[in-house]
Amino acid sequence: MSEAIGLILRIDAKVCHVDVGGRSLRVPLRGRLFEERGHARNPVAVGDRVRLSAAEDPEHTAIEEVLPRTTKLARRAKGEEEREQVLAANVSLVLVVAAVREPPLQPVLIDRILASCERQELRGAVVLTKLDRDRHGAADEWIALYRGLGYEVFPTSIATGCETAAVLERLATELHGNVTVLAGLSGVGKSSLINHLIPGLDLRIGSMNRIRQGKHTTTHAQLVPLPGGGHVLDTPGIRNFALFGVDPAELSFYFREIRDLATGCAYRDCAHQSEPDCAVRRALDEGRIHPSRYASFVTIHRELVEAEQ
Ligand SMILES: Nc1nc2c(ncn2[C@@H]2O[C@H](COP(=O)(O)OP(=O)(O)OP(=O)(O)O)[C@@H](O)[C@H]2O)c(=O)[nH]1
Ligand SMILES: [Mg+2]
Ligand SMILES: [Zn+2]
Repeated sequence: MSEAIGLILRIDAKVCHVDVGGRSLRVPLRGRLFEERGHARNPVAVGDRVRLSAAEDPEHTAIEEVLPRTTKLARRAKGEEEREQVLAANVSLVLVVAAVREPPLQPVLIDRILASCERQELRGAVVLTKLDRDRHGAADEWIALYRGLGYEVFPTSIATGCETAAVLERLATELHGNVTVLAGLSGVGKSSLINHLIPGLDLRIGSMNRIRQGKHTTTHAQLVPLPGGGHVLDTPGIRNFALFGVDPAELSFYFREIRDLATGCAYRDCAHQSEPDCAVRRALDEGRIHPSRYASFVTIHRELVEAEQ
């Protein structure tokens, strides 16, 4: 029986799609790996490299081992407080995708994913979509905020006649040089953007009417090997992204501006909320911290304290 190393492209209810040297195999989710459930909700994730037994025989092939991950994008599993759900393994770039309008931009979701990237030492960047729908310069404020924090921001539109050609070209170059995961609310245009950047891919695109009814278009995370290099992982829309396994006291470190200011607080364990002589609160009052970032920090902090109890 021959062994082989494969790359997990997609996981369905009972089978995994695994790339083995350019061939796509369907491997059942069974065996030892799926009996021992540790703190992970699912033992394999899209992007994992796995050791397969009997790779030449589709009837008997099985995942024997998940090779160590270099990186992971993970959140707390929904409804299972003590478990982690890995959304993507071994990625080198996380694109946090948000639309300027429709669906309304949710800064806290952006901040949750960016904080998670900081924690994993993963490169996170922001893609702002639907620039053609921008009103009253709202996009400029978000662009300035995240660039000010040192994040790369890619402001895009793929609407005919309004394409942001230079930015789209830069994004295409990034996709070919990385294993990239796109994450964000349903309807922000993740699949549309990938289709635009990679001609011939033809991922399914949703109508805004369906999206308003809460229907996701992309239903499975899918890793796509790109002709010309790189892999891209399109994901279903996410509404919630709770940090997993983070101590509330750690959170300051994952907000770049708060990390830098926190050394000036009177108390070492300052939570930057009601403590006296807090450098972070002072910066907020003086307009040196954006109110939406502070609001995100407080929301996530509260959630982590609750999770601890
Ligand atoms: N005006 C405008 N509409 C866009 C743009 N990009 C995408 N859309 C529209 O946004 C809608 C949703 O696009 P999708 O690509 O399906 O969104 P998604 O993020 O993949 O959604 P899920 O798969 O449900 O997570 C579609 O109707 C697109 O035509 C853009 O740059 N401008
Ligand atoms: Mg999609
Ligand atoms: Zn403080």
